[in-house]
Amino acid sequence: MATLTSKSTTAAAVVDTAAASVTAAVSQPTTNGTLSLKKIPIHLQSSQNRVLIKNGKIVNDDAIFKADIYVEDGIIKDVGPHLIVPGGVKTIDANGFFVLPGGIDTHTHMNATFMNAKTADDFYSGTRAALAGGTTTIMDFVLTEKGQSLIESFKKYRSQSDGLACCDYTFRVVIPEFIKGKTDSEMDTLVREHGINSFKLFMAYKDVLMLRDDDLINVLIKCRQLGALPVVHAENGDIIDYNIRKLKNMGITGPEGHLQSRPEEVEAEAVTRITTMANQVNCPVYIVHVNSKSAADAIVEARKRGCLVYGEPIAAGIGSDGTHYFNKCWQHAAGHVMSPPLRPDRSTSEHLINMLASGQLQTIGSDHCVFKTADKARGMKDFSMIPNGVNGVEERLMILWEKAVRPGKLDPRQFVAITSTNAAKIFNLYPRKGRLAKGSDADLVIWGPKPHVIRAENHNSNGDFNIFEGTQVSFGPLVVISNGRVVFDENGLHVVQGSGRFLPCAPNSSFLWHSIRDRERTLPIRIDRDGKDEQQQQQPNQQQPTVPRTPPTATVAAAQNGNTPLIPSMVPGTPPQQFPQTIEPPYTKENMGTPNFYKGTTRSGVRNLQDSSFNLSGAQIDDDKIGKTAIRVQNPPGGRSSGIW
Ligand code: URQ
Ligand code: ZN
Ligand code: ZN
Repeated sequence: MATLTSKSTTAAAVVDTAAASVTAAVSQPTTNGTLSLKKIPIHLQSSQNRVLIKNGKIVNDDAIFKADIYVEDGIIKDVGPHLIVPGGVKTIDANGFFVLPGGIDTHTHMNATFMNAKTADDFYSGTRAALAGGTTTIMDFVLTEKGQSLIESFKKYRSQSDGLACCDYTFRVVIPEFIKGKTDSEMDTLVREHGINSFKLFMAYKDVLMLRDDDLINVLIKCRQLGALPVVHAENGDIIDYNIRKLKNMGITGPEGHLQSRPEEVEAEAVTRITTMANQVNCPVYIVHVNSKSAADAIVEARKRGCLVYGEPIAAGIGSDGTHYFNKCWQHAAGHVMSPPLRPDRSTSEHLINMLASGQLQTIGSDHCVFKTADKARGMKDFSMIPNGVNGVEERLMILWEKAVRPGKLDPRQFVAITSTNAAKIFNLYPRKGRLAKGSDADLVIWGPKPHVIRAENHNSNGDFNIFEGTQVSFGPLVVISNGRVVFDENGLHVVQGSGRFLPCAPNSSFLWHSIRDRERTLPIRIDRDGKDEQQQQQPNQQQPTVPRTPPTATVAAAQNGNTPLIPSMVPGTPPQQFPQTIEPPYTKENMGTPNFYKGTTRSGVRNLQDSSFNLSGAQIDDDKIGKTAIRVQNPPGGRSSGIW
């Protein structure tokens, strides 16, 4: 087996002298815009900042190829065979090993307070554990409480992460309530001024974080306007509340009650409901911690309906399961309590992996939300008081590799897509993150054989329990480079507190919003029955030659934004203001925006898939064009082809 060699200086030597070295500063923008100085050992600046990784098997989501990578000042300067680089560069020979883009964990909770307990990991220990597992970017949540300002909560979280995090990070802001004029304007400000491009919505945790359908719709509408992605905790909070009371009345107070209060269908129902609402509002939606086969199947059904929905299983659902809730040891069972619960159906992991392989699910997070056993014990007499959350930020890549790549269910390209690239694309950080290419941030993982057993006593999280305890894994990170600096190697972790940067994310990721904007141009049908449009006079039981598409008086977008003036037919006698009664030929897309001779779109503005692009009436949309050999069908039946693109 090839061994990892590093010529110019060994990482160990670098670090040992760290203690003795003078320091230098790294400037970093803080929430109030001032720069905070951070201490970086001087010698870590020179040789560390120029690294050559030779002979590695480079893996991107679309290719695997042998090449060298040259990194300087935190950026990948070049990728190619036999690179010639300046002298005095730290060289790592990765011959025989994979070189992957640093992992992006789409779901963590560092330094969070939840269910009256504080997470054991803050942004220092949590990001340190992430780096030890090959994750170089985390996407955390601002857990806003009712009555709090979204912006103030965001600033509070920034003040708890800036200066502590050891790897780069972004935030989604939780919306615990919708107050018209306040919530929507704060969302606006967060997107335009604070680099937030996604918001978290809860359908569970009744009376704490749960939003009702009308508020969910209001937030979805605002997200679509802003080009911000709603990420959703999908469980039916009302049913859970009922089940909790029912089970406790039956004397069930142990962690097994947690599982039984949140059955799979309670998760799947919420997935179907939110994907339907999002589709009706014409907004993409991202389902976090997809923890059951039923919820995953509900996502596939929604995609078949043409919904733009993305799904995120988590490491716990791939590497563990819900049989642990029945464990006689209370601590062991409570240690697995999270929501949605892990499922006792042991085929769930394989089901989720197959959905990742087929592209029906796109990312994997950890939902790392660790509580000390002592805090879990708050629910000793009442399972509904057990702080929900498990670990996974350090184990995420190793668990997916062990459960999916080793058995050949995923290949390394897919592994990279699921653990890094897709998240970068969805949250608009691509190709700065999620790709090994010239100009991308130098976040890399040299990945290879590293057989070991996961144990809480060896993990880097501050948690005292590990749900993957005793799991044998065969591969792992050998060297981790974050922003061009070796932060993990054979000598362990060499992180620098505060070297992680907040990553502002722009809205309207082109990977998500193109088709949404196209759909916004799809006009609903209004039948002009007050005879203004003679041309369209309908002969009784005559097969409709064409469907008159007299555009409504307001644009779809405006309509979807809820500020729709009433459609004239609803106000007898008022002539339509803006639009001509009928649209004169030629019926061009520009003129009509949509072809005018098919059965029209579904209520959510999606093309009626039964329609072919020609009909028996003889008139063809492109009659004015030269005859075409083939007809291109948009949105093929059963939704877009699998995989992210
Ligand atoms: O729901 C979440 O994502 C947070 C509150 C973490 N806890 C959990 O059980 N998933
Ligand atoms: Zn959640
Ligand atoms: Zn979470």
